[in-house]
Amino acid sequence: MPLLQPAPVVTLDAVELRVLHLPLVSPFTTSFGTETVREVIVVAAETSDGRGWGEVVTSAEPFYSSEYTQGAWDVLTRFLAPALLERRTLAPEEVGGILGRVVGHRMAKAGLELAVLDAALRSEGRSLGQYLGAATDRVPSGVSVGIQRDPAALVDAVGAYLGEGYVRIKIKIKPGRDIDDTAAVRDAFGAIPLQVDANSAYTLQDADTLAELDRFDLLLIEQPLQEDDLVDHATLATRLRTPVCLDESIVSDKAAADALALGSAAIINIKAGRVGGYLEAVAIHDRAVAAGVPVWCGGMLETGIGRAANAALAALPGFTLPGDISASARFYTRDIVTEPAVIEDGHVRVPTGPGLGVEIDAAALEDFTVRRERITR
Ligand code: OSB
Ligand code: MG
Repeated sequence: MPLLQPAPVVTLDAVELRVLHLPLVSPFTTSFGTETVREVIVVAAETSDGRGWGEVVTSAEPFYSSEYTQGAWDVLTRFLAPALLERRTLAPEEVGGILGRVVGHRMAKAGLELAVLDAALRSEGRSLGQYLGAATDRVPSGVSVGIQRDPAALVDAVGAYLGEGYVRIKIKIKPGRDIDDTAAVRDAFGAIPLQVDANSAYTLQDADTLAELDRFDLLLIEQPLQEDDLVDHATLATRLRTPVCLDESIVSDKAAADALALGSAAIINIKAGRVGGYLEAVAIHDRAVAAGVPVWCGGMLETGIGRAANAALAALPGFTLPGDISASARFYTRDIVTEPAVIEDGHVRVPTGPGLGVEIDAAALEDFTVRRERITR
């Protein structure tokens, strides 16, 4: 793997934080709940060389992860942003170390790190993709489809996404909405690339039900058990033919190492927010490549900021499975960047401009902002 060429040092003058509420085009239902509005924190790092942008991918409620927006806001405003401003002059690669004294809060840290990284890369005119080691200029686009009213409605939803060109379908499942939903999609569309995501809704007691999914030749089953169930996932894996992929459990490179050592995951979903940033995400990618384990890029209903960064990450060579890298329009009618990601021929382009390679739509940013705070030294 090529070593990352370090990004330049920046001088941080202020951190502006905003909570945004973006309406979703349709409700998004998982085993843990339904979202109709995406609540997200946008971070602007104000440096002597200009601004950089980041996104904190927490949800309003701590149902996917222990992190949630108001908690992230508190730790960002009181601890994380002040720690970076205290250092004042820093390289993006130093952000993780500076913030390391704060335990956890990885999504909050990831958003700050991305903002600093974007500012630094913009100042030297290098794209995030180049910096991370992108090997392609476009990435295959998969879509995550929420639980619908019934299997027939799911078939309609999946059919619409296939019509838009998505090359891989992921459906959300939960107890009682697993076998029949999966069967309906398989019956309707044949041998499409298909996978399921349980978001921790099962226990090892459900192994027989989960083994029924084997007959659908799924690419993988994502996170059937709890976040801290590494050993139970390893046990479950011995009872399924469907490969087990971990999402929630992989909170760091160390967790990835443990999961691989234990046989808990045959495939890893990498989300930069969940693991504390894009640099940690690259470390997990490199580890998985060395272990011969496929990875793919997950999503957290990102705005155009995180969507651009995810496309850059997903262009690394170990991302051999299509990610949850969908067009902005899959979630939003109006995004906060001037050129929202689109799907073309089943792919999303990796931005090539400096930093994230996207520009903020100042009017949209303003319109969606419900709370803001500018933190200085
Ligand atoms: O489990 O992958 C998940 C969205 C929010 C929280 C968790 C998950 C998801 C998704 C959507 O599946 C992925 C996307 O952004 O397209
Ligand atoms: Mg998932």
